[in-house]
Amino acid sequence: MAARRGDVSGGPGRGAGGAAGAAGAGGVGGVGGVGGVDGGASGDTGGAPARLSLATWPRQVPSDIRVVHLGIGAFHRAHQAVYTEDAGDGWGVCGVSQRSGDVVDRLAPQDGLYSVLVRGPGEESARVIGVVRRLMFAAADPGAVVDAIADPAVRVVSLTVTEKGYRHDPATGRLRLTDPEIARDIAGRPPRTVIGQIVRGLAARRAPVTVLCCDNLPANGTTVRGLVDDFAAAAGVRIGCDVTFPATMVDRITPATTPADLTAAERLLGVRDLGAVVTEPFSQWVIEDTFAAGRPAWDKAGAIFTDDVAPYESMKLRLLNGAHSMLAYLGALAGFELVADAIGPLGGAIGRLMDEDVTPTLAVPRGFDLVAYKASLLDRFANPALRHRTTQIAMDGSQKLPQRLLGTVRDRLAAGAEPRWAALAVAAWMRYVWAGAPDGGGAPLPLDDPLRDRLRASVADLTDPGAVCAALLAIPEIFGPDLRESSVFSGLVADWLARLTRDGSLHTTINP
Ligand code: CS2
Repeated sequence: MAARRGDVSGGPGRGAGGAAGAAGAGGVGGVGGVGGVDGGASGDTGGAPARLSLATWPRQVPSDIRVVHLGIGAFHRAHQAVYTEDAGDGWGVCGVSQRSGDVVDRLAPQDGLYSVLVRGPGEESARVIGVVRRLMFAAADPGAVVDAIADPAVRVVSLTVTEKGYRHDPATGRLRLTDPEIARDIAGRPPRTVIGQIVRGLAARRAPVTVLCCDNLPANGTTVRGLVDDFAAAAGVRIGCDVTFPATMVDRITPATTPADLTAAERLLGVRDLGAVVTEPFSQWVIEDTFAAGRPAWDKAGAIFTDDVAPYESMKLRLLNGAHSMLAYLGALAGFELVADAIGPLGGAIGRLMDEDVTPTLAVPRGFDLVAYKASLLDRFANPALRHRTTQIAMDGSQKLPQRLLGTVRDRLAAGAEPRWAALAVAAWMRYVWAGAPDGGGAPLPLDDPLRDRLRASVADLTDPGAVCAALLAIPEIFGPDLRESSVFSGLVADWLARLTRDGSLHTTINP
């Protein structure tokens, strides 16, 4: 893999992005107790490289905060923040971390700067992104998040909080009013849930604003609007400002950053960057152009604006994410740590999921080359330079299955067809939940899921695949009554689960 130092953009002394004004370090830090991770950046580092910051990497940065982004994790930093940087029209971002102060601790001492490492087969490059101008840890000061959303200078409130961050019921798309955190936020404490923060912030503002969901939810704009309405109705809150909820389709594979990635960033940059993210060359963003109060020139940065995001969204959720989840469960069971290693032996079944089950359900945008798109997905999964762990994608299956696989299942059943490959993917998820370890033994497979305790309890004493299938299909938040009662679907899943149990994932998938 050739590291190309020349690809590093905006090196010390060079401006990047053409944004307005230079913010001092005081612009970043915000609320929430910011502390250095490794004792700070430049200055006396005892021989270690200095830390990335505006002092070590002088560059132009936006002076105004016009975006509040909830969920400043790796995906936002590798995707929307890069588009905002490339738009180059001075929109600064206040990044809010919901679940942990770690990202704030990493970015604040760096004046919000971090690098994006792009890895493709045989290529690696890094660039520094500077649009994040303020950082907050929501749990440390929930009131400050509400104030930031209410700030009239803010025009867009965007979100990447993962599926489970919405605390909704994935089968119905409605807010879980019985969720204890939601219930406490409705009762009026300073809000700790994302939907609570948005509703309280919107209720406190008059100026128009756009709420932009950038998570892999079906009809994500409409879904989040519904959750906001559910919360506001239950809390008796009136929202008086104009607010729009455009739909989006977001796509860029961004595995969790590892210590080795931080070392690679340091090698490429010449300074230490504890906020680096690693991603692939491909990036796509399709957005419904219904903004209430303007937006960055994301179109200049390559985003596609359209009246109808739905066809793009279904293609992406059902083809990319559906295949990803299938690869994650089958691959982890077969003992593959990485997606790039699993795709070789399991790629045949993935291709059949795409071609036989998903493709007939899609309404393809005019002029779109679906064959090339599917081939490109297989290439992206095979990217040997991205170390994307199967168990990372396997997380939160209860929140992901409905939009990734069960929509395909429903559409095929309605057409009188048998969704064989989608059923294999669902059976692989069941086997993953039930077995808890790869075929033939080995280190336990992590079951990281908001419904973990219920999932575990429902299969704990079962020894028969048919009983496991029935027990898991009975979880209404995931499957709904229609799928539980479909003898075609339950028969397919039970059959696959019996074979996965008897023959293992690799043998079953290769000899379907
Ligand atoms: C993945 C996604 O972790 C997962 O569940 O399927 O994060 C996927 O990498 C992105 O949606 C790609 O755009």
